Amino acid sequence: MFSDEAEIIIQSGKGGDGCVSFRREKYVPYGGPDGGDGGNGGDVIFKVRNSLRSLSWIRSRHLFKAQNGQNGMKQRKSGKHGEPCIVEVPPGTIIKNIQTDVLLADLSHDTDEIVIAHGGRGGKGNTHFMTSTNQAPKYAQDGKEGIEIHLKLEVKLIADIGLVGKPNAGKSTLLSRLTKAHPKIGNYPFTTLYPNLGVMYISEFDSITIADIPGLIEGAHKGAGLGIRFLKHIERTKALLYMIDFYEEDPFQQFQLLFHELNTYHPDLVKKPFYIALNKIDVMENQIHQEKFKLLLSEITTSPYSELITKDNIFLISAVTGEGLETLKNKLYHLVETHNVHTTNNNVLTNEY
Ligand SMILES: Nc1nc2c(ncn2[C@@H]2O[C@H](COP(=O)(O)OP(=O)(O)OP(=O)(O)O)[C@@H](O)[C@H]2O)c(=O)[nH]1
Ligand SMILES: [Mg+2]
Repeated sequence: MFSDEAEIIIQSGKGGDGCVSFRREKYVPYGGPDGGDGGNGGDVIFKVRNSLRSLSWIRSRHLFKAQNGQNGMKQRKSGKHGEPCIVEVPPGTIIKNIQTDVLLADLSHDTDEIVIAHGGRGGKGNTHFMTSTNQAPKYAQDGKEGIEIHLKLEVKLIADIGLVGKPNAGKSTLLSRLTKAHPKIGNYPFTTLYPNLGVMYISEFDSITIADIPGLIEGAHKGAGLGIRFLKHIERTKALLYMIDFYEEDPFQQFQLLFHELNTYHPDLVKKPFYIALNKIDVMENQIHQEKFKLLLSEITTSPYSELITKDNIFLISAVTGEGLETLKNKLYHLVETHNVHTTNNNVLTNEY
């Protein structure tokens, strides 16, 4: 399962204690009770924030605690309610009680908000306990304790970018450079047998997810190789990155093959916004890869793809040395952001094949 997990402790606020107090006024010798009520403790509320993609900010903080209610005061003044603690999570977050393994919430929509731990109620002040036989109650209620729950949060990750390329093009290497994922990398075709997913961070809060799928070969749409089994996941990504081994003979032909396989599998795949990464430039002389690049551009210009591809959509990179990756990273992020249509939980990548 591609998921991001975090274990946290939440504590709702304790209710404030009710107050025991009596009116003390200059000319009122036997003033009645005037102790105010305690304020309620704050709730712990989970709220979906659509722009969040992972639980990373939550993992860096272990305890989430709402404020206690204030105690009641004399002159019937109630204590203030405690401020809630709001925990923002990405859409699709599942919240479980670790101790009981009970599912507490499944937050799939961006408007979802749920109180997971209610704050303790504030205690009543002594004004509530006056009876005909007890005109001066010296008793007030204590505020109720808040609750503490150990939670496990899990979010199924949605891939924003799908990496498509022939076997050995360097997709897994790129994923390992842009994210913290550790996919298997090997100098042979079909190193990747199952999709890998990684989260690429631009800042603490801004990230996109990238899926690396097994390499595609000719006839993939008819089931050749492995990649076809995983194209259904690519179908739901927002954008694609075509990975081309630029050291290989015919980069344009590699691109055409990939495009053709995707198009034959499902025409919607090739309608997605995409970039092309020309990888492995570290093993080529500067002049050679520049010439090869020019040739590729001229081939594109005179092809039916000329409408779809401009020079600005192509990036020369080395996934091994890191050359060109900073630019590519920013471009990929903005590509996703500008096509940030709301994705549903159907877009979840799972390992259930
Ligand atoms: N010189 C050089 N080698 C690279 C570069 N990127 C990847 N490689 C090498 O190319 C080989 C294949 O890399 P992978 O990342 O496993 O390729 P892949 O596209 O994931 O391959 P499959 O999983 O088989 O589809 C490995 O030996 C990598 O070290 C690069 O930028 N420069
Ligand atoms: Mg791979």
